[in-house]
Amino acid sequence: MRSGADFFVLCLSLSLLSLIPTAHPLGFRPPRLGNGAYLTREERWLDQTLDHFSPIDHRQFKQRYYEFLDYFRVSDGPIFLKICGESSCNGIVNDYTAVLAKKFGAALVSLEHRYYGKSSPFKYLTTENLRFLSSKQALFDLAVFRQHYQDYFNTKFNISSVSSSWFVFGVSYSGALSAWFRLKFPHLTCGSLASSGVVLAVYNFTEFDQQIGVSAGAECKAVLQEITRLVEEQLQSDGRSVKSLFSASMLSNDVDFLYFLADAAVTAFQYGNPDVLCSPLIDAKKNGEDLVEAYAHFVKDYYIDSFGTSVLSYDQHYLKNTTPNETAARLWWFQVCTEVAYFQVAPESDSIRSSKIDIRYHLDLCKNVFGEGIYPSVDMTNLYYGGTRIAGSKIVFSNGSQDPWRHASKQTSSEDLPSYLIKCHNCGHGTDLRGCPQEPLNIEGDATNCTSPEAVKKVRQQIIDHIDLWLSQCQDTGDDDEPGLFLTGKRMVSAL
Ligand SMILES: *[C@@H]1O[C@H](CO)[C@@H](O)[C@H](O)[C@H]1NC(C)=O
Ligand SMILES: *[C@@H]1O[C@H](CO)[C@@H](O)[C@H](O)[C@H]1NC(C)=O
Ligand SMILES: *[C@@H]1O[C@H](CO)[C@@H](O)[C@H](O)[C@H]1NC(C)=O
Ligand SMILES: *[C@@H]1O[C@H](CO)[C@@H](O)[C@H](O)[C@H]1NC(C)=O
Ligand SMILES: CC(=O)N[C@H]1CO[C@H](CO)[C@@H](O)[C@@H]1O
Repeated sequence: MRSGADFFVLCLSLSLLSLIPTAHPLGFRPPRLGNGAYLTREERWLDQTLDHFSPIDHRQFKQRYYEFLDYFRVSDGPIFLKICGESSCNGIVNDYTAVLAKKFGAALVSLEHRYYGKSSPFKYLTTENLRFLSSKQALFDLAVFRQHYQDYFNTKFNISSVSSSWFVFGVSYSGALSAWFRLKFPHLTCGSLASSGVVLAVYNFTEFDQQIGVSAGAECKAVLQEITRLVEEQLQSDGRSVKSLFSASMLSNDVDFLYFLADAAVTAFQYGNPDVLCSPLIDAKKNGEDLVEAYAHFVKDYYIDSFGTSVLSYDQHYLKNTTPNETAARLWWFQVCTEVAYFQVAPESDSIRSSKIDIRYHLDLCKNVFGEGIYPSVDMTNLYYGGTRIAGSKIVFSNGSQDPWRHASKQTSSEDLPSYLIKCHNCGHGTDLRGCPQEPLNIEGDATNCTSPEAVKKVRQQIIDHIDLWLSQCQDTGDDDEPGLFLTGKRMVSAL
């Protein structure tokens, strides 16, 4: 049922835009397109409830999803749900989950996150219209999808009243959703992998910049700090020139510009390319070259051209646009400004980023972009999910040693909530599923180019063991007396 004049389904108008790479603060960016990047890009659609928490509003919108059945073992295969996060979900990415699906004979399905990509309920992304954008609504979407797909699946394979064994996967924000889905809907999945899952909402996230310092090492860190100081001076004397040197003349707000520069360095560590950043900077320092120019070289070549960042997405004027040509940055900032914060504030001493990137900057941005009264309810979010004290079970957490986001993930381990750290020089965000570097995409998450492929392999084997064990323990909780057709109690994987 549809009603409301402002209510549109964006199917056609966005189809070209979904190919444009996204850049935003947390970002699982869609991988750069290449042969074999996706297992499938064939779109399927689900009628989804707009507001899962209203007893009177029954409006629906079209939500996009994908399925890939080539590896599925019809007799007893599980269903792996790869959760898409804060960007357009253009298909099922061919990362390490493809290897896992092959091993377990699993069907792979993926649901686009509401509002992102083609799954937006509204044409105009006004603050008012964004009120149904939250992790809580998104989890309910996943639950509804889980039921819908099981029904469709049973019809397709001509079986009845059987629930397959499900397992959920996600990286980064979708890693947090993966953990939270198992927490809130334990009857709908046998377990969860939360790869670099940021389950802790953080208001004053100073550890983020500190981790960049640790990941960079003393020498590179010192050069990065010097660059920040030099750029701050040049902004005072001739802001126009320094912004133009970085192809960022459109950023009229100086702190938007400084934030953009900080994010460029972050990305190198987060996505496993530390040497692309640090080697030339250390050389420039040794040779007495202009450090700001050397950094501009990195930002333009790597962050803008190769990584595909839109500089405009750092511009608060652009973020205010309610019909942007690329929606992810505005949408993610809304989630940041209402639910999870992760404000990447400069630590009080020894920071790499400019000290102008403080809490005030973030709060002003939220207010400027979304209006008075917008404020992240970090305490409520952590009250609702438990933060790092999440009281779920059968969730694997994994973190990359160089990834600044790991300080918002669960880093302590217990039997039911194991946590693993993958330690190597270029192990960043989602290394277990993506290999090294984490961008551009490695087909099937190839880890050959991680500085320690063994470290990745070891954690992957632990993940496989957990999936295997938890699938084997999974019981059909349906009311019918029929024993679950797929659920034989035996381990799903024989020869690993
Ligand atoms: C589905 O199963 C029923 C009962 O086992 C059978 O009669 C029917 O022919 C099957 N249909 C298909 C499409 O396989
Ligand atoms: C933010 O955290 C840092 C380091 O933990 C602390 O020194 C600072 O006082 C905090 N700022 C606010 C406003 O809470
Ligand atoms: C988006 O639109 C702006 C103007 O609003 C334009 O400058 C920019 O190049 C466009 N970006 C893309 C990726 O199309
Ligand atoms: C590993 O790095 C080498 C050298 O840069 C490159 O040629 C090769 O394609 C990379 N392998 C993978 C699997 O990415
Ligand atoms: C499970 C695990 O290895 N946790 C480690 C994650 O990283 C922190 C350091 O930030 C270690 O203290 C934990 O032991």
